[in-house]
Amino acid sequence: MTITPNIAERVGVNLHLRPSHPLNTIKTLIENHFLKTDPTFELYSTLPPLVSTQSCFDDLLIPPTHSSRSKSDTYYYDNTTCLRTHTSAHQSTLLKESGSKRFLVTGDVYRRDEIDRCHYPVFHQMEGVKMFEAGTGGDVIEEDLKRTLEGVTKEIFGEVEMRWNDDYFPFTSPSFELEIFFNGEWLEVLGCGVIQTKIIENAGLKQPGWAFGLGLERLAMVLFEIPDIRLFWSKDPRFIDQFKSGEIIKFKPFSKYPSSIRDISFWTGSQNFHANDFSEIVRNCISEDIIESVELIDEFVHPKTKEVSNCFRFTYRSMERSLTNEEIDKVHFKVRERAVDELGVVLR
Ligand code: FA5
Ligand code: MG
Repeated sequence: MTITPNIAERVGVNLHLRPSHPLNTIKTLIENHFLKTDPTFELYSTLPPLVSTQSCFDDLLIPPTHSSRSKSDTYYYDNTTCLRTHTSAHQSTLLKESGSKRFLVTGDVYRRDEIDRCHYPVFHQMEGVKMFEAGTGGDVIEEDLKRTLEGVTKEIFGEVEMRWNDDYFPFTSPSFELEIFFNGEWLEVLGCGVIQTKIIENAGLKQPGWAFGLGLERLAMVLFEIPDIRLFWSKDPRFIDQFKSGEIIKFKPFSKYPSSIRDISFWTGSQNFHANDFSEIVRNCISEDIIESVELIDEFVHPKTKEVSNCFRFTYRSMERSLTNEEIDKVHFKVRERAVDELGVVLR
């Protein structure tokens, strides 16, 4: 079991189902766009996030050794069950068991990951699948996929610059990612591709199709000008009350509280040290979101002993209130202690 209490309490919150929440607005916008162009798309938004590793990985031809399956990347419930790491976890089951041929699946997904303003261990994805008549050529499917996704992007952002890059997923071939140019930067919004024939055959079907998976927070951050991914989880009325169902309202930042910097340096002590495990310990030391980022600022190998030293810089800041030095020290001390106890690191 690698699911920790602070993760377990996010299960069932379903931000994407709250009517005035930006994630619900963007989800509805995309769903309506699909229904407008093709009313046969079926919508799923309440499939439970606890899934079998079979459907999350094996059905999608993700090999047992793939890094995304490791305990440092995925929240496991037990050996055969985990919190879905992507909405693609429902692709095969829906094709096989529900007979759906065109659908959108929206849900919360979970990944042990780094800590910064665009990454959070829980985020939301929307999966799209469209199957075609048997015998439809790969070129036709690829073309339809790209035009469809360009249509959605235009609907959300208006005329934006976008570009396709080749990508790789074990479950699609060819595979692509779509980036849009926004505020001077290229932003990755989705991955997609033509579904591997083997997956379709395993689901008992004989027709080809495409699939995509997009990140709702990424799109919402751009559309609503929300600068920090933690804000989606805020219970502060100064955040929540700014938004109305179905309306695109630009976020007005409320007063920023001061930040406080603390570093931790240690010898990692073993070959098995994973930065994601360290992040997990950090998350488990806080009962509220008071850490904005944890950044590896220095790493070196001792020339004689070959031991590895890491220095992590912590930026403590709450979105909602000022933090006292005392409470920051308390958390920081706890992180140091737990890193020693649980990861066997040696503080410097
Ligand atoms: C996937 O998750 C694939 N399942 C997508 C897919 C579906 C490909 C169907 C082909 C067919 P990826 O890990 O790149 O791919 O994530 C997809 C999107 O989720 C990204 O483009 C990004 O918008 C969003 N995303 C990924 N990681 C995070 C994160 N930590 N925080 C917020 N958004 C994220
Ligand atoms: Mg990607």
